[in-house]
Amino acid sequence: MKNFWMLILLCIGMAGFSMCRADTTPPVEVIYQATISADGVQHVRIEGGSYFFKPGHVIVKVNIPVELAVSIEKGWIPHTFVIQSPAAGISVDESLSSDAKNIRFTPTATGKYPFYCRNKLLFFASHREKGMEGVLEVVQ
Ligand SMILES: [Cu+2]
Repeated sequence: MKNFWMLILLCIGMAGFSMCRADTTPPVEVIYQATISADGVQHVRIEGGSYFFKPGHVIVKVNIPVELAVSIEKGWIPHTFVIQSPAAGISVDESLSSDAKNIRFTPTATGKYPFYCRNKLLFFASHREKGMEGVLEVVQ
């Protein structure tokens, strides 16, 4: 009987431990609402890293040019920036570095389009699965 309770306590302890380890609070979603600059372009800065894009939710207006300046924090892990939403006139697939890369397009349809890093190392989870994804929301 004593062993039984020891086992219960051990299980509770282990469950608590593993729950603590999994309990990394999800990052607060950063939303960026683009504005139209004097040059008529919606300029948006996006920074990425292992494994995030910030802001993770970008809102732009339809039929107005967008210029994303996308960079990643310095490090050894290569990252990319991908949006494949041809229905909205957006097709982007760029390798990133710590120097911002300017990506221009004009969204032609409203909706929510995912952006992400397509990199993946061997059998590990893809960078997208690890959190390198966000949403480009195109509004009227
Ligand atoms: Cu990546």
